[in-house]
Formats: sequence, C-alpha cells, structure tokens
Amino acid sequence: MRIEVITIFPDFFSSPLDCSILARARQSEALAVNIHNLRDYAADKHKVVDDYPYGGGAGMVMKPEPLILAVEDLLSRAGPDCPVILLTPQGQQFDQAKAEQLAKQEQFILICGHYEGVDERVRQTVVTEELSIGDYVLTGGEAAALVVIGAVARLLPGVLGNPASIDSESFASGLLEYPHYTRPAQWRGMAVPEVLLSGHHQKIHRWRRKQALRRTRERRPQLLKQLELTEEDKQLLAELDAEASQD
Ligand code: 4FN
Repeated sequence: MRIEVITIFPDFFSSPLDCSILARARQSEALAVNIHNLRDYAADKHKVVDDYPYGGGAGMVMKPEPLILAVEDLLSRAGPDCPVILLTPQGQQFDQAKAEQLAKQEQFILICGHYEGVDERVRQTVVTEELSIGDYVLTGGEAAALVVIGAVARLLPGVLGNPASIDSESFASGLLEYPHYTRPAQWRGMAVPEVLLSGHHQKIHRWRRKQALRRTRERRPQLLKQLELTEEDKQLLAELDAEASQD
C-alpha cells in the first residue's frame, strides 16, 4: 500500500510515522507513506500557495494551481482509478467500513487543507472523494490524514502480528469493548470479576459479550442498531433487560 500526502507542513508527519505500528508497517514494506510539500509545486519564487478570497472576507484560500499540479504529478506515476481524497469537514464521515475499503487499494492520495479551505476548482478537477474524521474545528487536515493512515495501516496484511487481535476488537465486531482487567486481582478494594479468574472459557466469552452489548446499547445505541445480532446476542440482551427490571 502506498499513501501519498500533500501538505504545507511535511514535518507534522515525521514523529507519528516513525512510532509504533506505523513505523513497523513501513519497515516491513507493507506500507509506504510519501509526504509531498505543496510548496514544491508553487510556480513563483516565493512559493505562495494561498491567496485572498474572491468576494472578500477574512482568511485566505489555498490556490488551485499548486494543488492541481501536485495531484497531476502524483497521478502520472499512479495506477488508474487512484483515489484522490480531500480531507474536509464537508466530507463523508470516515468510519471503519471506509478504512476497510481503503485498505484494499494499492494506492491513494490525501490532500490536507489549510487556511479557510481549498479553491472549489480543486474539487471539480482532481478530487474523487471527500472525507471528514468528525465534527470539530481543526487547524488543518494533517491530523485527519494521520487518523486515516493509522486506521488503514493496521488493516494491512502482516502489520498487526496477531490477526486474532484484529477481529476480536470492538469495531471489527461492531461493538464497544468489554471491560478489561489485569493483575492485581484486588486493588484498593476493587476486585476483578470472579468469572474472569474462573478459567471457564465459555462463561468468560458470554460475560464479555454481554458486557460489550450492555456498553454499546448504553453509550452507542446507533452502533447496536447497525449490527446483525446472533441468537446468543438476543439472549444476552434479554438477560440484561431482566436484570434491569429487577432494580
Ligand atoms: N478543517 C466545521 C465547520 C466549518 C469549518 C470547520 C473546520 C482545516 C482548512 C478546513 C475539520 C474537521 C474534520 C478534515 C469545521 C477536517 C477538518 C476533518 C478540517 C483548515 C479548512 C479545516 C465540522 C465544526 C462544523 C478548518 C464543523 N476531517 N475548518 O474545521 O480540515 O478532515
């Protein structure tokens, strides 16, 4: 997988790409991330990439020419149908399904916005899709690009040592996680639930599934609605309802 990033702050990416799972993925060559400085595509000697907005108003807008030249240059060295993704609050919400879809691509391009955003003609000419990581104000698209890169990288074959840890995790199953515990079994009067110490794997599995269902229903009911429940899930939810009606 090759990810091309277009940014005016290439340094933003150095530490995150050199740490943890992303560093390992790059060493193993499962992942290549190429950071491109937008200013390299600016035509003038001062490397200007922004300009005043037509119609007036506060702030600056990213000029179309450097961005379009940068994308065209990368596309000239890419396969056909390489996605060109603009990270923007106006985009479709990035989620695990989108991460899985992108993880199947051989390559894609990420454009990070700055100032008030990009000239509309960038969208009209080179952008194939727009993604948002969520509803908050960011200083630039770089943090969003790192979110997308991280979510995609961990899905690439061989990146996580133990494939079991991919699908047992919450979002792979569509549920939030059950509560986790490690040693000590008692800490300041708080005990680890007895069932986890029992060594009874079937009971442990049921308890964890039940906790995951409870948490998901309480905190993220929309996630639960999107899910295909097994017979066991329905039974566990009925147990939770019965327990709740007792209090
Ligand atoms: N943000 C909103 C409304 C209007 C503007 C913003 C905002 C960075 C260039 C875009 C933000 C959030 C998620 C990119 C936010 C994302 C960005 C993202 C982003 C500088 C212009 C800007 C959503 C609060 C209503 C700044 C909300 N995912 N403008 O943040 O790039 O990818």
